[in-house]
Amino acid sequence: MSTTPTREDRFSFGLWTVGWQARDPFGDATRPARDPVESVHRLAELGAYGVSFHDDDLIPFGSADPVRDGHIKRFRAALDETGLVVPMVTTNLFTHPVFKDGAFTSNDRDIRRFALRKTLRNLDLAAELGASTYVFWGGREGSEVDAGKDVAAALDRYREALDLLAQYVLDRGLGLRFALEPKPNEPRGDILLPTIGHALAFISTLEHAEMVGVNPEVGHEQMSNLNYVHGVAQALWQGKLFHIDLNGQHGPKFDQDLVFGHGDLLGAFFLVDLLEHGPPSGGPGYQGPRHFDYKPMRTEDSAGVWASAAANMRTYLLLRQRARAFRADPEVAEALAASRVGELAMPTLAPGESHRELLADRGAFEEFDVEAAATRGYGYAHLDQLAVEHALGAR
Ligand code: GLT
Ligand code: MN
Ligand code: MN
Repeated sequence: MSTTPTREDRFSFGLWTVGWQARDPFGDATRPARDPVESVHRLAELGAYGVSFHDDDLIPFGSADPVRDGHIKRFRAALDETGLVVPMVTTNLFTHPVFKDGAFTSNDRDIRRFALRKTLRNLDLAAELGASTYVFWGGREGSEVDAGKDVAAALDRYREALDLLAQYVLDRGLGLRFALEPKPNEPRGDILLPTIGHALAFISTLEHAEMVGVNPEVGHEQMSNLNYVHGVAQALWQGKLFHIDLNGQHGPKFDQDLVFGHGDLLGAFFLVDLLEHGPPSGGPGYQGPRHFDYKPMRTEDSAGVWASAAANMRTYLLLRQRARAFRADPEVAEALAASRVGELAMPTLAPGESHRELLADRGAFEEFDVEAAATRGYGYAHLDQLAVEHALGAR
């Protein structure tokens, strides 16, 4: 099994990742601006198959139409030369000061209308470039001050925006699906739709809920101290894992955007296992692009940028190898059986059984040996050790 990335592995990167100049709240850029055309060529050489972007990553904010067309033309030519595809596109609704109080949920109605227009224009471009997913990361949709934001009204406006944009996609036949990306905080003190769970609940209220899913990012859930693998498993279970942002994070602190696996490594192992193989009880894994949303560290020069891009893909492939070995190991199969992991896939009720039959079943209650059941161990420590040993390559 190769650890050299190929197009079939479907690795993609945001232009804003390798293009990040490493400006942070405390310091200036440590790297020069990078031409998107160069990024396309380098990513293709490294074995990626796709590239994603915000409108402003490709076309500087406020460019006149002929300038805009020129940027798109150069980018298209680079795609044609390299064979790289554009699986996902998104809108920058957070950098320009006009969005300082949000875009779709800014208190200022004119800004909300401007945000809609900016997005509509970019939806057309996404479709022209063949994208199938459009991501919404509402980094500025939120507040620092509870008195300043009517959350119920903000959610009404968020829904209004997504309903309108979905209708546009349908009316124009653009063939895009939407993926909402949760994040708990940063840049806002508190961001709306902070976790996968909040996003899934919100999506169920949308007019075209069937065309909206999630784009969960590893580090964003971990910033909230949540189990990312569980969140992704639920998104898959609900048929809502439309896209994914892979990266690394060391627990609850600022958004680190490290290389994939360079944080919670065991979590990354179980994540790759889930994406590649689906849940142990069956059901599909994840079929979409393996998209890296990381930031090459501020300490890195240009060579370090490309080394870190390659590291994302190699780490994923190594974990894929390890996850396959874990699944194929007969000792793991035995341990899973001993832990009765498979038994959870068996419905609790017999076919056709209702509360009447359950109440009549004395073995389920009156004659149930509670003490014996309470005493039995589940053998999880052994099972987890097998996973650790596979992750370490010791088996
Ligand atoms: C921004 C953010 C990411 C989002 C991107 C999409 S932009 O860098 O930190 O998590 O995925 O808007
Ligand atoms: Mn992030
Ligand atoms: Mn992201």
